[in-house]
Amino acid sequence: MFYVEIYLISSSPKVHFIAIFLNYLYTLLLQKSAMARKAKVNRKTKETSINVEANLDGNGSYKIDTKIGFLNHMLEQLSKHSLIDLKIAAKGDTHIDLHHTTEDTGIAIGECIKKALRSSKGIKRYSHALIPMDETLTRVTIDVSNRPYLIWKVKLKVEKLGEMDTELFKEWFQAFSQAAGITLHIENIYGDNSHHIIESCFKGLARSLREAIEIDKRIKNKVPSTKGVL
Ligand SMILES: [Mn+2]
Repeated sequence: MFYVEIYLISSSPKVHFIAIFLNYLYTLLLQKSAMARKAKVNRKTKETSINVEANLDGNGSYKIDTKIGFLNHMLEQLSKHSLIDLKIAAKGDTHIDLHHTTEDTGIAIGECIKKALRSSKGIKRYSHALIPMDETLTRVTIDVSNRPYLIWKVKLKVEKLGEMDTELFKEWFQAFSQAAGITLHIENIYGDNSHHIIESCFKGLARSLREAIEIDKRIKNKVPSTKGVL
């Protein structure tokens, strides 16, 4: 993939050996950075401007500013529990309502994760999570398959969470699953508190994503599909 030459001017065999070794190290380093599962997406429309950076092999550190408090809180959960490092800066036409910013943030994060996955070689692909939060229990099942599909069986009793209309959450998950190419089934099994219900959906996505995109050492260089491509 890469070839690098470092020249050291000397006729000594020792120096020659050091040069070969340095070339080897530098080439290895370049290859590693080219294979890193990281990506950036800048998405700009007349309605929103969103920058996302993701590192799939991170440790769950984040810097998130969407100008929507509750959405920030949810996206922080996503990063924290998926171990995907996320940097998100979003500005949108929130003077109209929060619809465009919510939806486009889902698209941009989905695109960024898809881009960082590259060929999806070696990933575990399937996973699920059962997330309790006090009285609430939610199940999230995913297939990181390049087959976008959302099943959303979540009913919320209140119309607003923070300044967000609760109907926006389905929009976010729909946008995310479409852009990321992920089959995503979310079902709230039971629960009363709407904050808990939505937060358990984001945590469930995070936990199942964490496992599904993990590299399975036994199939490191193989795409997990009999088609040979995802
Ligand atoms: Mn909370």
